[in-house]
Amino acid sequence: MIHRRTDYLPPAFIVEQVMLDVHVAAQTRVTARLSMRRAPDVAASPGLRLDARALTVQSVALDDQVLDPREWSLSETELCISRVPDTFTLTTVTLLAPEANTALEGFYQSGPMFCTQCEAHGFSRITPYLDRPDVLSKFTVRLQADARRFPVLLANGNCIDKGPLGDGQHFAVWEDPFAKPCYLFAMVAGDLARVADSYRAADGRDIALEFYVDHGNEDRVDHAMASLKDAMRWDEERFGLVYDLDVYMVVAARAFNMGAMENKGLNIFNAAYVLATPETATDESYHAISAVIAHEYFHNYTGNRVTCRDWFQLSLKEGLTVFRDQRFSEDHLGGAVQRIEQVRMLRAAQFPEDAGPTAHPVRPDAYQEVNNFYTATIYEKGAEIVRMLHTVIGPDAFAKGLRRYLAEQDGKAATIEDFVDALSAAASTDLTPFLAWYAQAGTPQLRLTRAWDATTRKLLLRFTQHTPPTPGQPDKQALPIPIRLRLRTQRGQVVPLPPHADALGDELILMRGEALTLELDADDPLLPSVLLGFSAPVKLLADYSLAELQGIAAFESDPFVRWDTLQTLHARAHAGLMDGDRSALHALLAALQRVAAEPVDMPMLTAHLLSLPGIAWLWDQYREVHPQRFLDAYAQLGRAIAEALCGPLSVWAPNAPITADHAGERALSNVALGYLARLGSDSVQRMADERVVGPNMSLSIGALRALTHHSDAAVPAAAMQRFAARWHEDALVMDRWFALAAGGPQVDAAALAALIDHPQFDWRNPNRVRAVLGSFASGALQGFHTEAGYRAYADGIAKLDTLNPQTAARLLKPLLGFKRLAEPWAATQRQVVTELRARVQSTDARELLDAALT
Ligand code: B3K
Ligand code: ZN
Repeated sequence: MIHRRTDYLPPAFIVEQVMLDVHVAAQTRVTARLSMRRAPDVAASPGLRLDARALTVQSVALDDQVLDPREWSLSETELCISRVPDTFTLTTVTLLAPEANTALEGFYQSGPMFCTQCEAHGFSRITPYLDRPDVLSKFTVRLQADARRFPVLLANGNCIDKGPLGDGQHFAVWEDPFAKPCYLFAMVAGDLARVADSYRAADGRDIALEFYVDHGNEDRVDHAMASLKDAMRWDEERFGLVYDLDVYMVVAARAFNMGAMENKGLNIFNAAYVLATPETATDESYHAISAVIAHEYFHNYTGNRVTCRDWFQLSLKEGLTVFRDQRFSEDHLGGAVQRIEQVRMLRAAQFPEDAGPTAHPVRPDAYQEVNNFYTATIYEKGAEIVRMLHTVIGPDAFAKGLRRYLAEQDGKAATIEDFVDALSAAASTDLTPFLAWYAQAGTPQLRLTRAWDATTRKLLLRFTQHTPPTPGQPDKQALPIPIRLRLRTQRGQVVPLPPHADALGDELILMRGEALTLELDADDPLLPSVLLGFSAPVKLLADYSLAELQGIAAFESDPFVRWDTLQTLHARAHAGLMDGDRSALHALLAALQRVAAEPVDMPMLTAHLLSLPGIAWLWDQYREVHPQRFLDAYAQLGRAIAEALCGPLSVWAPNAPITADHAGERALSNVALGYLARLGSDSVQRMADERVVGPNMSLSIGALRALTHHSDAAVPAAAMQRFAARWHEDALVMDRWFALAAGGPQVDAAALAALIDHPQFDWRNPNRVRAVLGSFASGALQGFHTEAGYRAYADGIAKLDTLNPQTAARLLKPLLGFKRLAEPWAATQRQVVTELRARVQSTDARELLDAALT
């Protein structure tokens, strides 16, 4: 069934109050009492239809009168009651089997607990309900369970009663004073350890902060706890937003389909985004934990207090909340490096999506399975749109506008227009032209051409934009594009921009239509640095010569543009290597040598500047990829850089302090080790070998990665064995091991099959499945891009689809890029995908496969 945005109708019923009585056990009984009334002004029909996804409903009562089974009917998706009065109480009794729930939506088992995941439609897998985000209600939940198996009983809000019962049972009653949509409902019953702290809020209240983790992990919560406090403080200081309940709980689950979930007052997290010590988690994990903790906390306002009218508005909460967590990370970890990491991720995940078969607008027009729309487009591109609005109106007007939006919409389900209108009003600027960014899929290409006339001494800069067609959107319109730019003389001196009607600041111009021209007097051709700080999510196509790119990489002070210019040089060098032309490679090496010769003030930045570009981004530079030639050129590029930078790399590689504040040194050491390992020296191998089992996980993972470049495959294999011997009992660390084992350059289909047969592989744990399948498709490209590789991967997806369609659909995407592969890969992959289409059952997988096959 296709859901369309323009079909929106307001709900026909209002739910005043929800009372849930849940007897938790292998067979869980949920009694729901819904106080309902007909919505005014909505065309009335006599009956009531509630969403009920694959439910076993035992009984239905209306105003406490049990209904005859002829008065209601139950399908795989709905509970229909033929006749209801205008105001009534509906009571349903539903039976659940959490241990059999492998989809991890609704109520399911994760290790020593049962927990929920309700966004987007998990609540109607628990009890019949109006499972849509614009139905807000107050919830009271009574949980009862065996006190020994489930000593911890949690739900949203505040605990108002609890105690023992007969027969070894106990109970707890939770009341959430805030009306909420059911996707924010959560409950947890389990045997978990509690780590508690408190936070003094800006209004003087002490908020209890409670983390619930597996027993034995209590010492791994410090970083997440500190991050939570930082996030709470930041939202108070930046936006005046103070936490609104007395307790904030975070539960760490072993089995979780995504990163985390912002349920009101009771976040449920993938344990990978909670648990960390320097011995067990990398610096990247530390950063990801603080970003996800902040993200879910920020949802308490952007998402929970103000939610979405319908799922087409998903980016209203997700794009905005990603932007907020990005700003938080910039403030805590430094804007320069953060911006590079954000753009790196956008280009690796979102740009290819925008250029592929599943391209969709940030506000989609239609979907079959909404879980397929939790994408980089909705999240990361959505955040870029919010960032452009922030850039155009400035931070003060943005803060005012956000507060205005939250005040106007508090307790309501809003639309993207509501948000843009509030910002427009606060800034006294009409931002509605930016709504086109939400409606149009595809990455705009921003072309820059220059003409300098040596006799008239006039320089003409001309920007034009073009967005290539995407599925279902053949014709594109021009979008407003904020362009931050800076002009320099050939010697690096900054020259002011000429006056322009659409200038928004000294270095900022808003491109409003198809083209923008700047004309100025200039004694030399000048060198423009464009998209400072990546001021818009576009692909820049500029007419720079190699020498000019070297010039920008040398002189530009904007770290993003410097890094971006090096990326462009990498791309040109890589393309040259595929054609046997080394001129761009030489320009790149010269630019990198210059970076390497500078004093290292910010090692993390130097590490980024010197890193090889990610494969996903480089791949996306080509209309059609010949995997073998692509990978050969990539390997050549890595070796050439290693040879050219050998001197400084050898200085940095040994510098690997293990204390927390030296993440940058570790990153640089790992980059250096990775390059040097390509040269195959014994001393480097010894250095890496020593780090494989050491006191710091960032260094261990960096060392294992470096060793994969060793010419003798027995060397990395032995290191992996030592690592596994040390960590085999630690699930999160073993996920890293599986990811390395599946994503190494030498891994083929047979090695993938062996990993799936590994005794510690588990189809029911998404982290483990992602570590193996996901890493194979993104890392083991040589092995993936073979017929056997495609087939082994598709077999994995088909199997997963029967257990966990949501995660299967996410992992499916590497198989959908065949239109941009050279032959024979294209035909082979298409054939495998066609066969897979006939095997999968879920709407999730079918929707994506159909998009790729049309
Ligand atoms: N809102 C959740 C994601 C839910 C995904 C459902 N398939 C996490 C987040 O974005 O914060
Ligand atoms: Zn989110």
